[in-house]
Amino acid sequence: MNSMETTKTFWLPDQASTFAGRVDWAFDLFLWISTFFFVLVVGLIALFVIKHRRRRPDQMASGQMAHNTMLETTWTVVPLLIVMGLFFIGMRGWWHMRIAPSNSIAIDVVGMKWKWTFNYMQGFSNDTLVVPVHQPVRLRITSTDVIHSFYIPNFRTKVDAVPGRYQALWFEATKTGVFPVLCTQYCGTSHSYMITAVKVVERAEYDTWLSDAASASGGDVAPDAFGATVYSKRGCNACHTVDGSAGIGPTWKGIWDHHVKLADGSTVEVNAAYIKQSVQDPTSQVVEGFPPIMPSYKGILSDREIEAVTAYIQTLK
Ligand code: HEC
Ligand SMILES: [Cu+2]
Repeated sequence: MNSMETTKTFWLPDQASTFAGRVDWAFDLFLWISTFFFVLVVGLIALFVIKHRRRRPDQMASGQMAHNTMLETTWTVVPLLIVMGLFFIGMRGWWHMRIAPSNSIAIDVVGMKWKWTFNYMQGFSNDTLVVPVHQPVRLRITSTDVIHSFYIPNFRTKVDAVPGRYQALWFEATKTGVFPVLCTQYCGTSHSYMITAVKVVERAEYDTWLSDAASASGGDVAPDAFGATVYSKRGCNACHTVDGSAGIGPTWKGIWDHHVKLADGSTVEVNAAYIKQSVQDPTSQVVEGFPPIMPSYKGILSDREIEAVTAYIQTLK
């Protein structure tokens, strides 16, 4: 498949999934039917306004038709048949897009303020979605905080990410390349930065990437280096800086072994236990001067990831 070959339509970007052709076909059909009736109705209104205008001040309405059963039946039944046809096209497309083929590979997606995380079944996570071309992929999508919406314009597919609920979405990419992934549900300050990408690669490249990524997340990286990866890949960087500059949350620079003042007036020492509790139950110990807006990562960050973050924070003197 030639990834340079472009199948961009007037309205939407390059078609890159098996859905794209069908969706664009239905979109064009709806558009042209609507355009046809719009021109017809507006044209007739304009025509009749001119044709039946009152020509003399004393002219009375005469010969007006009060009722015509044949005409009224026609303009009720014909549009009804048309919209029923459109409904069935839409419904068939919806079913097709909601029910993943049984040979799909499964990847979990978590939306949170303000990033997407892709959890692979091989036990690691990534901040971009990497998938093989010509392979059905099923995503199981949820959110940890507010409603987000997962959208891949080139694939013509989208689903809401709802806290406390799993939504399914599948696709089969038809060409290799890097395509944008957006959040289309306004979800707060950095909503417009909640963008990532889906990278579609050949099967062999995918297999290599998968085994490399799985081993890189394993024991062969130093904990503090892995912690730095967690910091960016898990989106801690949306709120925490590591260089002492201001952020939505406290900077991590120089906090290790120091005491922080909490909103309730007490003081705690920043150690491994405190960091773990901050990650799993952030509102239990809120740092003074900051809003209690950090999402809980309980069940999201593994113990190994929390230990890695702890090791990383220790290096930020
Ligand atoms: C949406 C913004 C946001 C994100 C994302 C976020 N945090 Fe926080 N975090 C905060 C805020 C605000 C505070 C201070 C209030 C509090 O203690 O709950 C905080 C406090 C903390 C503290 C205590 C810091 C201190 O100085 O005492 C730790 C540790 C922490 N976060 C770790 C993390 C980790 C690890 C991640 C990523 C896995 C993360 N945070 C992601 C907003 C965020
Ligand atoms: Cu969002």
